[in-house]
This record gives sequence, C-alpha cells and structure tokens, in this order.
Amino acid sequence: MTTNTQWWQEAVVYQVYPRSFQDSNGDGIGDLKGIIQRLDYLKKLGISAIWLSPVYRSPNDDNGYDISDYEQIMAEFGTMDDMDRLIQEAQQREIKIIMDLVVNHTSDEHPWFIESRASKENPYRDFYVWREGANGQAPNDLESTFLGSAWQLDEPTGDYYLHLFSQKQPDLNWENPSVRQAIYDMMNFWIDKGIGGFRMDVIDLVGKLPDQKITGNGPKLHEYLQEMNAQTFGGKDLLTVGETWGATPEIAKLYSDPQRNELSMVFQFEHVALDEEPGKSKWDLRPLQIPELKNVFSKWQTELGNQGWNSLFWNNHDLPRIVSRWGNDGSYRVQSAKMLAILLHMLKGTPYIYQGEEIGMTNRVIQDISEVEDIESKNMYADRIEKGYSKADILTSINTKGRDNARTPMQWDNTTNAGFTTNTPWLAVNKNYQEINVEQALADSNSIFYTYQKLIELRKNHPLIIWGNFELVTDTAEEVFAYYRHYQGESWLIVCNFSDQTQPFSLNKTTTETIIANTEKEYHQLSDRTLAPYEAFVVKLSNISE
Ligand code: TEU
Ligand code: CA
Repeated sequence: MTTNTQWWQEAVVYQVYPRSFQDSNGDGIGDLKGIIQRLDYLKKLGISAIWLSPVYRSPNDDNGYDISDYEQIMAEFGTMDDMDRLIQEAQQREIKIIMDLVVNHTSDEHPWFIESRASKENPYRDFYVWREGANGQAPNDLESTFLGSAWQLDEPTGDYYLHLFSQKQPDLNWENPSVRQAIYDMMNFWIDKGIGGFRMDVIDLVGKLPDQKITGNGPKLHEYLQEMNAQTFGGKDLLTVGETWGATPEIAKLYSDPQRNELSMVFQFEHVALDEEPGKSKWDLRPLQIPELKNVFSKWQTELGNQGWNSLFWNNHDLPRIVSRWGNDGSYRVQSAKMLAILLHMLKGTPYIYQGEEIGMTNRVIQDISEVEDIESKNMYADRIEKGYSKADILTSINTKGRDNARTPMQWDNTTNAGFTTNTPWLAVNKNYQEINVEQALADSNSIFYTYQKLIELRKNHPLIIWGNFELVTDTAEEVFAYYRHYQGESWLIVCNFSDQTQPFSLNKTTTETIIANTEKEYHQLSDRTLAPYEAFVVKLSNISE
C-alpha cells in the first residue's frame, strides 16, 4: 500500500564516520568543517540524508559512542556553530542530517555518572544500574560485548555498575523515569535544530533486566519506544532507525509497524552473521553460502509486508568492507562492487551507503596489534593471547572482521594521505589510495561511483523500486542471485552472479529495456546465457509471455 508515503521510504542514506571523513584543520582528525567541504560531492552522488556517527563530547574510549555531553560537540570535531552550519548547508542541498542517538549508556565522564558514583544517596544514583556484589564477586556472570564481566566494582560505594560495552560506558537505568525524561529533553533539543531524525544505537538493549541476564528485547522495550515517540519525534516527519542485533521479522514489525508509533525501521543483522560459525563470535569465520543469503534476504523482503519497512545495508562503521568480504578486492574489485550495489539497491527498503563504499574501498592489512585503534579488536586480542591462540590467527581475524577496516580515512585523491589530511592521520590510510580514490572515480565514467549514482537516480524515478513486490527466482545456479520486482503490471528482473566463475543463466523471457548493468552486453533475450564473473544486470520484462 502506498497511501501514507514517507520521505524516508524514497530516500538513500549515506553514513559519515566523522573522524575519518575529511580533516579541515590539519590535526589528522576528520571534523564538521571537513564534512561541509564535501557536501557537494554527496549532492553529486544524489543521497537524501546523512547518518552522522556521534559528534558529541566524548573521551573517545569507543570513538564517540561514549558520550560525556549530549548537547556539546566534541572539541576535535568543531563547535556547535559548525554543527548548526552543517545542518543548514546540508538543508540547502536537500540533505537531512540523521543524528546518532547513543542512550543505552553514557561515558563514565558524563556528569550524571560522576554524580551517580559519588554516593548511594546522590540524586543521580539511580540514573545507572548499580548492584551489590555477591560474596565479594560480581552480581552475576553477565558479559560485556567488549569481553570480560559486564559488572565493574566501583569505589567509593563498593557497589558494581553495569556496562554492556566498555568499562567507560556505564549503562543508563531506563527503568528510572527521570532518565527517560532527560533523554527525551535532549532529543527535543536536537529536533529543534532541524535535524532529519535519529539512528538509535543498540536500542534493543534499553529494556534490559540484568538480574535475569536479559539484555536484548526486554519486556518494556516497546513501551519505552512508544513513550519516546510520543514525547519527541512522533508526528514530526523524521527518520528513525534502530540498531537491533536481535531482530527477527516478527520483532521488526513491532518496531516499524506504522500503527504502533515506534520507529521508521530497524537495522537487522541476520545476513551479517552468515559468515560466522553459528553460536560463536564474529571472529570465528566460515565461508558465506549464497543460498543462505538468498533465503535471509527473501525472508526479510516478503515477511514485513505492510507492517514494517526494511533498511538495506552491506556496511557500517562496525563491519568489514563488503567488497573484501563478499566480493573480490583483487582483479574483480570493480565488477563485484557494482554487482553488490545493484543487488542491494534494487531491493525494497531504504538503502544505506557507508562512506567509501561508493568507490569500492577495501579492507586494510595489518601486521601487528600496535596498528589497531579499535577497542573491540584490542580487547579480543588480549583475551585470545591469554587463551593461547596464535598471534597470526588473531591478526587474520582482525584483518577479516576488525572494525578499523571500515574506519581508515576516506580516500579522496592520490596525494599524501589521500587528501584526507595534511598531517599524520589518526588511523593510517589504506595503502591502495593511489588507485582507489574519489578523484579517480569521478574521472572514470565506468567507475563504481557512477553505478551508485545511477542506482540512486533510478530509485528517484521508478516507484517500482520503492513499492514493487519481491519474488525470488528459484531455478538458478546456486551462486546466481536473481529476483523480480512487480509493480502495477510491470516486472523487472535483477540477475547477479555472486561468484568469480562464469555461471549459466536461462529464462524463457524477453525484455524491453536494460535498466542498469555492469557489462556492455545486450540483454534482449535471456535464454541460454553465460554470466561473466560477478555480472549483474537489471531488465524490464516484456509483458507478452512466450
Ligand atoms: O554497536 C553495537 C554492537 O553490539 C557492536 O559492538 C557490535 O557487536 C560489533 O561492533 C560488531 O562488530 C553499536 C555501535 O555501532 C558501535 O560502534 C559501538 O561500539 C557500540 O554500539 C557501543 O555503543
Ligand atoms: Ca581536524
């Protein structure tokens, strides 16, 4: 049903990781003025909104996901004036700014926590989750995502506080109505600035019941989100997207059914886990099985129906680069990056592009743990060294899955440090910047950039891409991912060879138009074809069946 069309259903969002996007003042750290300098580039790409990873004041234990003041800008990134200018300059280019809302936890340097830990009688005590130890031990064996106990013993009171992430990220106590009110006030402060919405960090954890060791999907989660909606963005035409690692389609409908007044959509991660050993961690690797990817995508494309809305993504600041992960970052880099783009952007939902994805940026290769900045990788390294893993094995895991892969500086041109900074960058630039950079991409009419630009343009001009029904083509080779989109009597066929081998493809249908492809081939008839490695094309099918 297309009755209540929302702007974010037609949008493509671009994620900026500010620390690594563009440095404007030569301190080696990306900043707000740097983003403003690059808005024309994003306008050229054609995106409608920027998801801005956190820019708030933070001691940077987890690169801004540990916030010490929600209403101030991190000094390294600039000032509130710069932020206001960014919102305004973006608006002039019809680009909305989506702020990252990190409210499961704060920094331990947030004034609320400094008060909270001071004494049991402090009015802010119940802003966080405090428990007494059990026989001199942590209250229970709940673990932090960044490893080790989720409980930290704290002087002066001798109680433990909960931290589902690092020790410098104490969890807020959402059961306390004053906490929720303080968060809503802060959200309204940002809404009043004219932002376009919120991306909500680990929002599925806020209903946690730590004593029962329930973290995700706690019993009051949706009650809290409905309350938040009513008190902040409800009725204000904003995009809200929750980061929800534990979402199934059933759960995603609870968040995004328009009748329920919660969020616009969620990020679900089912496809992201497909190259992990089931039940183990992200570091325990296994090869991606294409049939499983088809199943997961088909399920999400069909099961939300009209009671929810999908987000579509391959990358973010926590994930390895998709072309290195499920494409081919060697001789088929350009072909496979375009295939992945076509596959994702022809699906139903709101696509998200992570900075550098549009030029096919790749993972980096490190030789030593000293090159790592990311707290998650560092903690994993220490943990596995202690458990007896070999250094080489651990470094392989970090090179494959570590979060710094996504966080190396944006590659703008072939000058020193890729045009990101004139100084030493906070994290080394990927060695391949002389071949892979924006300047090169813009100069080459066959580049990955122009495939993304065209996909975004197509979405603006073809309601079929936004509203059409999805249907998987089932009788294909295993490594061919093909699907139809059907809308108002029109059908498009999307065919993607998800492998570095040629693959057979045959369909007894003819076409009237090639919409986009990553080859120069002609696609009038579709029977008995041989797909080149990573070949991808989209065609409009003739109505007359043969
Ligand atoms: O990520 C949630 C989260 O669970 C990640 O730590 C994830 O498990 C891991 O990175 C997968 O590689 C969000 C943010 O996106 C992340 O950057 C933060 O570190 C985390 O929350 C804490 O705020
Ligand atoms: Ca800077």
